[in-house]
Amino acid sequence: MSTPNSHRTPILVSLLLIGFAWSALCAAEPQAPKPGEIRCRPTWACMGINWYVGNRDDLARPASVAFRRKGRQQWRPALDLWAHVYKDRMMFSGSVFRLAPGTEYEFRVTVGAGGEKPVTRVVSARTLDYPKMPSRVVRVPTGGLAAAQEKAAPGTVMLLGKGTYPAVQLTKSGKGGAWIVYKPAGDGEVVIEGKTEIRADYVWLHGLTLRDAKNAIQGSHKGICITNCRISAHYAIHTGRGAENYFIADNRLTGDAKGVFSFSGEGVDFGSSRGACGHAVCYNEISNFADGISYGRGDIDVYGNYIHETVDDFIEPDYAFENYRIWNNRCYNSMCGFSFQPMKGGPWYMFRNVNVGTYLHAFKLKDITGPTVIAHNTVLTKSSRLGQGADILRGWILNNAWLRATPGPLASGGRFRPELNGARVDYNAYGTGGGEPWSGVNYKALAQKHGWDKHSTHVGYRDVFQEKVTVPAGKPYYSSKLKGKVIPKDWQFEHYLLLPKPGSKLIDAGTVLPNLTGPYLGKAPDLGAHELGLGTAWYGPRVWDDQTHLVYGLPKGWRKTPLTAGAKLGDIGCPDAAGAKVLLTCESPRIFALLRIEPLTGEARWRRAKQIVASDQGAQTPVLEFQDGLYMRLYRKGANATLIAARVEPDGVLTAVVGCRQTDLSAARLAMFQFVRSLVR
Ligand SMILES: [Ca+2]
Ligand SMILES: [Ca+2]
Repeated sequence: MSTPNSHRTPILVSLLLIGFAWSALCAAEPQAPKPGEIRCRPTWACMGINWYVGNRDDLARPASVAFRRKGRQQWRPALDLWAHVYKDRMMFSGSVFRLAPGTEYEFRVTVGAGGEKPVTRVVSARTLDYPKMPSRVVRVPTGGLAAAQEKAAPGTVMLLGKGTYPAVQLTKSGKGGAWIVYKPAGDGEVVIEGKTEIRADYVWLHGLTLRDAKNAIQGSHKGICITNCRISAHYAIHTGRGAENYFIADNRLTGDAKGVFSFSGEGVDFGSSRGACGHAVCYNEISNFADGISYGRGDIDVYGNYIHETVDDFIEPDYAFENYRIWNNRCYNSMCGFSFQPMKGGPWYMFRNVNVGTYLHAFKLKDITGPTVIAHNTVLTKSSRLGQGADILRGWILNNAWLRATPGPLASGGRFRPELNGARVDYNAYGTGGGEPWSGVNYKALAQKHGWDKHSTHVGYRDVFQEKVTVPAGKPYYSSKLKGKVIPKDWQFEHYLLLPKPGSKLIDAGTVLPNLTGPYLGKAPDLGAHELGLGTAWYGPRVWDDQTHLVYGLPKGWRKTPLTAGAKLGDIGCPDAAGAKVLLTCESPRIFALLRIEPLTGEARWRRAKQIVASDQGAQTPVLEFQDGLYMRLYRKGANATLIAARVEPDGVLTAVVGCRQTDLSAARLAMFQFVRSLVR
């Protein structure tokens, strides 16, 4: 660590004011950060990086980030950090995406300088370990959670006998990496009627049915996992201030809105903008609440969720500070989409989401104070009354397919305040009927001045998607008088995937955003949420396979099949299934998926994962990397098509071989890619 040279300006002095200081587990903000300090805040898939500065002038400089797995040579580019100021917090913040869980990374942050030597720091931090169920099991045939808790100890799975049990308070903690898990024994449904209050750390609820009129799960502790549960309530999962590292995955959350417009009732509500965070809300189905997912301080990942028929907002990061990340969600029918009411600093990231059928507006721009990256989203509405529209022009709006089905602007009014970072608006497909996307802000002059939209294009919703889209007949609007009224059915869209149409203006019309865009085919990324030929992400609950402890998506028409059936699938390329973990099959078209684990340790796991997809013989795609440590590639092998994937595990490599007849590939391709993409953690 060098000390500032005397000839340097106060700018660099500010950046280097204190010595190197960093903490990977500082999400709780135990003490106020000092200028010069870099704090990394991990989740399972991302790293939030925050470089605090003491001088506002520092923020005029660009701050770039590169990353690598510890011990590797090659640095990989990530998106730049964003400068932001909120009250007394002045900092560069940003996120690195698509990281492998439980892995040590290095991050090289460089603050550039006009004419001066740039300041570079390298910090290392580890992503969170993916939750793993303990192998120790205790059976509790009667008495439900309350009886199980008495016998529970850290690192134990408590198997609950079937039955309906009353409200319960859980006060016994597990330990980091050694959860107390409550799950059904397998003899029938385990139902909790009443609130489950979690006042302990490292508690894991799995596969339970939880019901309460008000609030099914409440508590603000650390390391709570809620997986594969069915939860119905006014508030399904609610935390107060300071909750840390909640992992909420593969649940079905159902509210009580019954289509009636209101502002109350949430699927997941992180309650407060104060305290810790570092949560993931992934692969859940969330419907019939006012809001799908709400609040939290920051460093929150929301991805792979299927959110629909929410009456107020799909997702509202309201009040959050840095690094709220919303990607790969598919969302349908709500008054509003993604809410800024308010934002406290930023950056927030919203990418590769399908955001369809908001009655009022796809983004709720009530109070924006910082930058947002809105990239690779597919947005479709019948009309749009997005007010304060220019407020969102203070970050990036790139690679989106943003359409309304009736002529008119996407957004109107607002103030253009690019402030610290400038704004970039380009490579978008606008569906406005040919008019300007933003009205009331002299958009044409702004775009000319800032060089925006040089690569953007105008499209119609009938021309760019594979599905034949029927627009609802009703005329959606907002009025406070709607409160308490059922939202008309004829305002609602069907749940279209909105895959891009071959040959349309969406194809190869985008630009690569490092670390964010992900793999693509052809000359360039396509516009919108999906890349033609790579299917879609997996959305909504996956299967937690009790026998193998693997978690995977099960596409429609697929089922788990005994491994012995593999012998009959050799004609479509199924390898010898001996020793494999799981065989999945689909009858029509005929598809198989075979999962296998090779035990390995250390660096050999990464070498092996890459080796599995390395051969280019018969390769139909490049090596596709949707997440670091998860590689896949599509091959043509004789009359068959085979999609091979390999994922680095803590103790080995998971291999997935998925195949069909070459002649069935066009019918099978979407499900095959959705399946392998369900292996993204
Ligand atoms: Ca709301
Ligand atoms: Ca492409």
